[in-house]
Amino acid sequence: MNDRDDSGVLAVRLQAFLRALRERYERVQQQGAAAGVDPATLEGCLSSLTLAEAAVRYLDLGADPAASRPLQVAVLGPTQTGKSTIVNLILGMPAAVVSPLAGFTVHAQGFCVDGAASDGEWTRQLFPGGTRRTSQELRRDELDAYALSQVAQDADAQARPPTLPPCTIWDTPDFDSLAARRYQRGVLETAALADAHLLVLSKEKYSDLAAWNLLALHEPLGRPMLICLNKLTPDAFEAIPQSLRARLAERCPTLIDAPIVGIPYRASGQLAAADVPGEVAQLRAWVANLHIAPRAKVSGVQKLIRRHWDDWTAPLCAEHEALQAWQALVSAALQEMLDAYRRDFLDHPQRFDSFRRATVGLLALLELPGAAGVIGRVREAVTYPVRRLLAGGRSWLERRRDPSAVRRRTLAGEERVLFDLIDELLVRLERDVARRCDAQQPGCAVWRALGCRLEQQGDALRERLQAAARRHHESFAREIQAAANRLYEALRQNPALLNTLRAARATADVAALALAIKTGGTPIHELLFAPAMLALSSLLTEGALGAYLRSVESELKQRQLEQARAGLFQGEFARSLRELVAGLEGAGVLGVPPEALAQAAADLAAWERQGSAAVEPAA
Ligand SMILES: Nc1nc2c(ncn2[C@@H]2O[C@H](COP(=O)(O)OP(=O)(O)OP(=O)(O)O)[C@@H](O)[C@H]2O)c(=O)[nH]1
Ligand SMILES: [Mg+2]
Repeated sequence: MNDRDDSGVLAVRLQAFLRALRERYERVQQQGAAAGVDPATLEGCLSSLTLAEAAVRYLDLGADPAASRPLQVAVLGPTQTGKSTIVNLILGMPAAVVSPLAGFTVHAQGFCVDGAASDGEWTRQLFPGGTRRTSQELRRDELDAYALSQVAQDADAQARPPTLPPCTIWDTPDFDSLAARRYQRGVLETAALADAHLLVLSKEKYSDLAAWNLLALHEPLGRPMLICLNKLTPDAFEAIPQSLRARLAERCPTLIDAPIVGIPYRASGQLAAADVPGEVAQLRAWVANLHIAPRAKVSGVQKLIRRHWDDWTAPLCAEHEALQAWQALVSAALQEMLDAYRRDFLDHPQRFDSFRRATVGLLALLELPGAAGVIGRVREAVTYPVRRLLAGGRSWLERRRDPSAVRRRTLAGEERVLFDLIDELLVRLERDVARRCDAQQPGCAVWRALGCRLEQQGDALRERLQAAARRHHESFAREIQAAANRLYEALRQNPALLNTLRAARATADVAALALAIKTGGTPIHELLFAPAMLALSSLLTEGALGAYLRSVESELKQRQLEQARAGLFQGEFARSLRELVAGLEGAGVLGVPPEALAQAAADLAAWERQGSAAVEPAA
């Protein structure tokens, strides 16, 4: 790939980025939810983005030079300054409709002069999404239409040099009247397409802010510019051009040498070429002598992009920072939650039940002799019916008040702790997000969208986290069973202790418990604190195998911590919370991924480094 192709690839990629960014800004504007970007800034970003995107597109870097378009001149200016009038003066015929109504011209209309084909290859890529019409077909309710027509220089114009070269003169809509925003795109597209700009100002409009904003917007492009000062009364003929020049020096220094053509006001009727032959000749001569340097054109587009880059991308960076802050918030909250899980469950002497659950598993393995004989005493051993009855009465009362509290009461220790921690986590995140929703803060759109999500999807999120907690709890049962197996193996190595267990008075109760578990009659966590269980646990830990058993217990605890950390906290919990920010674009967020921004910034830098050297041979 040579430099020219390279440059084309970079420009095409950059153009795609600018288009995507413009579309996102437009969507945010339509949603009226431009949080973090004030409306005026948003409006400015949209104008400069539209201009820059079109300017890159119209560079035609990959196009065949033989098929390049003829000279294009855009006549721009505020409403009623006389743009359409000036177009007609240059063409030497009433091609554009002139009207005293403000905002009269609403479509871009190109007039192709002699030999500047209006049906060439280059016309195909004009105004994407816009419909081409003839001048007569243009309707005010179809604002994305444009017209391109062929005109012949009249005999009079040909007789009076300078004649125009093959070129297209574009009459454009205004950018400052009430409805201008609706057809602004046509103005910017034409300005980007044009090789040279003819700015029409008038005595009344030469110092309007809108006119100077337009000048400032187009200045970096560096296109040759002529300023036509129309409707100058005799008293203003000297003073206004001077004042204009002084302002140019102050506000747009690169335009200080732009030619200024003053056109006298004719009190009676419309202005005709015959009224101002000298001025018309100046305008034509300017068009005829235009020399367009492709190299300067490319560097102008690069300057335009560079001038606005930070303004365009600052809201994106603020969003990325907000998203990073959210990830940091999630990480910190989950770390605290994990600490609380250790404190409230793993290191909690009453609540940590995994080892006791392992010993229950052990009982099932032991299948102590004589167990069958004591099945009948199971219920007394654990006083099960009485407690069940009491619990039943209590839960009936509670169910009427808070069903979730009842559900929670039936949870095992670990689940109960996790469920409480999930509630605390969600409350904390909601509070932290709400604190950052301040409309003045950059990136607040992200926080607002997140706040809405947490509010709308809070219940579903809670259920998802609870389901994950439950899965973790259930999957750890396998580890508990493995620990039971290890305990059993250890006991088999120690027949004396096994006999002690069998001889103990607790044995009958324990065996009954084991059977109760095996037959599924009693929830396991109800048994863990039964006196028989405690007796068994203490027998085991006091015996000769005490040290070994304690090591099994601490290993079990360590495994449970690791599984919770990796599978639950850093796994499913983190994933669910991070997914919460996916697809936020629909809620006032621009949503350009950081990688796309980094790629575009790199493309711009590479394109600038390459400069426009590769364009020169094709000129
Ligand atoms: N009397 C007089 N009228 C002028 C002169 N120049 C322009 N006009 C009038 O000013 C009005 C506006 O002229 P246009 O050429 O339509 O102005 P425009 O800038 O195209 O206006 P929009 O299309 O609305 O943006 C028309 O009524 C013209 O006849 C002049 O020198 N003398
Ligand atoms: Mg007009």
